[in-house]
Amino acid sequence: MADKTPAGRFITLEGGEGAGKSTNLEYIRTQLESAGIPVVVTREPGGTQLSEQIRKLLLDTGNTEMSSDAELLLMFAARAQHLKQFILPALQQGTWVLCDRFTDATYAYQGGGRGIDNERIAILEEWVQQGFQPDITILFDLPVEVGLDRASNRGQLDRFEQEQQLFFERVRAAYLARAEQQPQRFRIIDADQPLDNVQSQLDGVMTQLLSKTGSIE
Ligand code: T5A
Repeated sequence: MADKTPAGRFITLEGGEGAGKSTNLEYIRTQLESAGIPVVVTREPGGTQLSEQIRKLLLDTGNTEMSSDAELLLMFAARAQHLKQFILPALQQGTWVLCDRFTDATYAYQGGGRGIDNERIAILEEWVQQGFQPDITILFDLPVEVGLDRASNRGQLDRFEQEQQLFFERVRAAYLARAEQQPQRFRIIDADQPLDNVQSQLDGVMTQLLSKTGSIE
């Protein structure tokens, strides 16, 4: 894995369904651009032409027979391509990368949700990322039923969104466990709040991040 320093910062947004990641990705992008920081936004699974094709396979409700292992391997196949073709080159040029989901989603969904051992996920993580990790991960946390309700208002549900509430409770618990294990990387946002309130929590996180990187005094 190529060295990403000195370079941009890699910021990931995580959370359950309908937590508000996509909505707030744009808000964070605007904040960074206002601070004069070059930034690109992307998502997982996806972010490159090949990875977006893999995304289609993963979200297709017709793929009812997909095994948990196939799902896990497809997530990392999409990620390997995304890292090599998009994320690392951008960071090496000094551009910040804002990514809607990354490997914490794999621990939450394939680990917590599907029940795959974390040790097996960690093997693939090391293979694909070779130690590379986000600089900061913003976890949008909210009760499962609130997120599902928000997501369902958007229309047709994808293959993951068709899972039952208990699946998403395990996803939420896995995210919170990871945040507890890695407090230096995670920032938890209470996403069960009006958007204004969510964004003022984000302002706090961004101010801290920008002052740490010397982008504001
Ligand atoms: N996946 C992904 C894995 O299983 N393993 C992996 O390794 C990875 C990377 C696709 C799926 O892939 C799975 C997880 C996912 O199921 P995705 O496209 O990111 O990932 O899918 P979703 O989580 O389904 O994305 P959503 O769009 O549902 O969630 P967001 O982005 O968190 O929510 P957002 O911003 O679209 O908001 C949802 C709705 O709520 C409103 C918005 O306007 C919108 O209508 N909203 C609010 N309403 C009230 N108050 C607020 N504070 C609100 N914030 C947003």
